Amino acid sequence: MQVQTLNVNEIRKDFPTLSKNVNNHKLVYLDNAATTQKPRHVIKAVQDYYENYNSNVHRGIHTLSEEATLQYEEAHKKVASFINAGFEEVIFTKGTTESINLLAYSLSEWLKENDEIILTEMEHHANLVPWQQLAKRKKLRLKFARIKEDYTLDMDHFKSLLNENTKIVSVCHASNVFGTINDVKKISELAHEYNALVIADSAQVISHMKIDVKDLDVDFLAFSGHKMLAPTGIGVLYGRKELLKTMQPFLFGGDMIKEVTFEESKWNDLPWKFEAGTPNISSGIGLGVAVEYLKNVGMNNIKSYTEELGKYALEKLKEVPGIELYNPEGQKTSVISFNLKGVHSHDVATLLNHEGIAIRAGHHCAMPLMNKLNLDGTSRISLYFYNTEEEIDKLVESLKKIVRLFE
Ligand code: 7TS
Repeated sequence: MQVQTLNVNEIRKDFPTLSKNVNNHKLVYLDNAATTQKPRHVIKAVQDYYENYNSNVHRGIHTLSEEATLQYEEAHKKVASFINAGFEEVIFTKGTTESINLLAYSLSEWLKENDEIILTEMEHHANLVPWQQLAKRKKLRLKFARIKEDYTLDMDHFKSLLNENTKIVSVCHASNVFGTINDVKKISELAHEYNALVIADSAQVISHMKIDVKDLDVDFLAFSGHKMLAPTGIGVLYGRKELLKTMQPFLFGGDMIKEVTFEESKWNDLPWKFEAGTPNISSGIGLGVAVEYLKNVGMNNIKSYTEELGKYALEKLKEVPGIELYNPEGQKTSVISFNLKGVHSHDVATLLNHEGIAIRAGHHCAMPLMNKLNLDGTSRISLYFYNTEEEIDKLVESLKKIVRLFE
C-alpha cells in the first residue's frame, strides 16, 4: 500500500491535539468531516491578533485598526485566489449553514409561488431546512434528486426534475454520510440550460480537492473554515459578482452601508454589503493562514493521500466480521460509513472512545436520508492528511474487539 506522498510524521508535529492522550490512549482522530484539527500556524495567527493588534476593522483611523483591516482583507484575497474567485465575490460568514441561510433569505425576493427548487436526497440539514422553510413561506415546490442503491446520485432522475419552473438547484458537492462526490460541473451545465441558479454546498470537499468556481461554473458555493484547518465561527459564501450586486443584503446594520439617512440607506461595495456588523476578525485571519497552509501541503497531495488512505481503510474494514459498509460504488472517498451487526452506532462510538478513537455516530444531520435507507444511524470515520495506516489498523483491531463483545 502506497500512501506516502506526504511526510505525515513531520506534518503531525504541526497539530498539537494529535499528540494528546484520550482515556490513556494516544488520540486517533477520525472525525475530520465534523471538524479538522488546527495547525500551530493558525492558532498562532489568532493569538497574534489578540496580543498585538486587536482592534475593529473598517472604522478606526489608528494603527491597530489599520493592521487588523489589512490582515482581514488579505484573508479575503487569499480565500478568493484559493477558489479562483474575485475579491468582491468572497463573503465571510459564520459557516456553511449561515452561507446557505443568507441565500435562502436573499434569493427569496426573486421567487414566486410554484417556482421549484431542486436538492438531492443526500443533503446535510444545512442545505435542506432553509429551503424547506422558504418553500413553506413562499409556496414553492421542493424536489429531491434520488440516490441510487450504490449511494451515488441518480443523474437521470435529477435531469427529469428540471423544467422551466426550476429556479434554484442546490446540491451537496460531497455527502457527509457516504463521501459520494457529485458531478457539480455537470449539474451546473444541466441546470443552466433552464436558467436555474446553481448552489454547491462544498463543506466536505473544500479541504480535500482544488476548487475552481469558474471551472465548476456554479453561481454560489458555500463552505466552512473549521473543516479546513481554520477556527470555528468563520465560513465563506462565494457568489457571482453580477448576482451579488443585485441581491438584497441578508443582515442590515453597520459596515454594510455606504450612506444612511433617516429614510434610506445605500449599500456598501462588495463583499462588505453582505458582512454587517463586526465580523469574526480573528477567525477570518486564521482562515487566511489555513489556506496558506493547505496550499503549501498541496491540494493534489492531500487529495491523493486521503484517497489512498481511504482505499486502505475500506479494505481493512472489510476484515471486521459482520460489518456493513455504505460506500459509493467506484468512488474514492475519505468518508466511510458503516454499521456493526446488532450494535448501535452510538455504542460503537462510545466503545472506540474508551480506546482514544474519535469517530462520529448517529444520523449525521441527514435524517431524511437515514429514514429513506431505514437506518437508525451509522458509524462514520472521516480521514485527513495527518491520519495514518497505523491509526486505521488500531481502529480495525478495536472494532474486532467490539464485535467479540457482542457475540
Ligand atoms: N453541509 C455539509 C455537507 C456538511 O457536512 C456540514 C457539516 C454542513 C453543511 C454544515 O456546516 P457548518 O460548519 O455550518 O455546521 N457536517 C458535519 C458533519 O458531517 N459532522 O458534523 C458536522
